[in-house]
Amino acid sequence: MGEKQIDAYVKKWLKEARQRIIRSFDDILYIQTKSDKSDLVTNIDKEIEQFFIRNIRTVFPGHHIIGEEGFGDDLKRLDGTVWLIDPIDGTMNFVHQQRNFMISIGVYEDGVGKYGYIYDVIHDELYYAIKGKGAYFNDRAIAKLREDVAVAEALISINASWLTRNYCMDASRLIQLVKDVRGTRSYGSAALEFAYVATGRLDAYLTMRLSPWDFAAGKIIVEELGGIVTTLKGEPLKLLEKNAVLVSKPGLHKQLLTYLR
Ligand code: 2AM
Ligand code: CA
Repeated sequence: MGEKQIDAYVKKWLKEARQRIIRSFDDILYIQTKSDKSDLVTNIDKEIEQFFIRNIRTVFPGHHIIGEEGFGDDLKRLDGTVWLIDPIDGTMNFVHQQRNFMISIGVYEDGVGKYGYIYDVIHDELYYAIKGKGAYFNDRAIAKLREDVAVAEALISINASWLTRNYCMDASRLIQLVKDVRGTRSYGSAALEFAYVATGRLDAYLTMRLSPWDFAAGKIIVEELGGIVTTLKGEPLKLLEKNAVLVSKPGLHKQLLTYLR
């Protein structure tokens, strides 16, 4: 399937999804919790996932789909073309703020990331990359991530909950990092935080537990720009499992790993 074709369809579907979401603000929103009180899903997450899956199955019947809300396929392998879809990344932002939520779509061929799209629905801003063809913010090319950054000058993104006692990480290590950096931020959407590292607005982002659909698009975009995406141990991410994730400018990644190991 031609490169231009996937790209053109995704962009068209994203705009249509935006119209659906904005129209939905006039209707009653049905909110449920999943694994815990912070893990939310709404009828709109489900509707938007189904919207994409319907379209992908019609136009690209041979492709496979992994969707957060479970309307895709139950895949054990990454052979062929696989779409990883998060219809609303940052559902808590969607519910509480009606902004700062993304549609995130990554397309992988035999496990290799080829197309990544992070769409900031309310701001109508699209971050995307096609492997080997550059990364873009709307239609402007994003500059490569080159410069070295010292920890003391770094602005990093981390969710405060990881600084409390948790099962994933010795919080004292993170507290030292938070003391040493210039500043911290938290945006509540992993995809947006990837997009912010891609565009240099953040120097790094780290988090303990992301699912494949949370990082599938962001990984493609950040790596296209020379940024580094690994686990907190510096290993490659596994695309069919949850991962602890470190996203960073290349000149900062090694220094951050020393805090995390
Ligand atoms: P989601 O909104 O699609 O669930 C919140 O800090 C970020 O982490 C969001 O991108 C959120 O994605 C993601 N996330 C992944 N797993 C989560 C979980 N179990 N609970 C809350 N947020 C989670
Ligand atoms: Ca989601």
